[in-house]
Amino acid sequence: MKITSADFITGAVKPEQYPPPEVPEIAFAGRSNVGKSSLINALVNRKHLVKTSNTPGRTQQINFFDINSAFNLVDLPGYGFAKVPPAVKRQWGPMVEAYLAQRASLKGVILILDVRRHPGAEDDRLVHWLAARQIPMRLVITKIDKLGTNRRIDRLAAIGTHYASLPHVPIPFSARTRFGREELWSALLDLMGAPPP
Ligand SMILES: Nc1nc2c(ncn2[C@@H]2O[C@H](COP(=O)(O)OP(=O)(O)OP(=O)(O)O)[C@@H](O)[C@H]2O)c(=O)[nH]1
Ligand SMILES: [Mg+2]
Repeated sequence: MKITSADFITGAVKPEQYPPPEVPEIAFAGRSNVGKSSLINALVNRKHLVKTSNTPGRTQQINFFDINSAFNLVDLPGYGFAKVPPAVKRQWGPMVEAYLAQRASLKGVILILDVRRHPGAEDDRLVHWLAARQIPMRLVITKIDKLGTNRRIDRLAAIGTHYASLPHVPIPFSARTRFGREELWSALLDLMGAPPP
């Protein structure tokens, strides 16, 4: 995928603040610190388009990015981090659900998992929530560079088995080595209904 432009549009906590739903949109969800923001940067070949952090829970609003003036990528705040202040936590569910349930231009959700962790209750809940609303979803298993070959194969198989009932096999990915980037782009284009480049 050739990226000609990648720009931050706006950050929003409520629907009135979203940009107009004029282009197809793909949202990225997952636990805090799983690597959502790093994955978006790797996808669009920009080191610092999206702020990343060693501190979990850093992304606390819905951030919209314009890619090639053709579609938007949306970085959602992560769930499941204990140290986020309770007020912020209470806001997370309604804020993200309002976006996912109502966004007319949303074409699909990329749900990101860490290869080293078994999927948690919150991951499963989001998978089921999206399925119930017929929002298309793909799973990505990131940080695969953190494990050696054998362990990586075991973990990918275990997570794949956990989600064996889903129509698509999870895509292995690394923001560090950029492994999986082309496969993920194919999935994004498929979700957006665009022909492969
Ligand atoms: N080795 C390795 N580290 C990664 C990878 N992806 C992310 N990281 C690291 O994981 C940490 C969290 O990454 P972020 O991209 O900020 O995670 P996030 O999911 O956006 O986090 P929140 O916004 O807090 O929910 C950072 O220290 C990243 O450098 C990867 O594929 N490989
Ligand atoms: Mg982030």
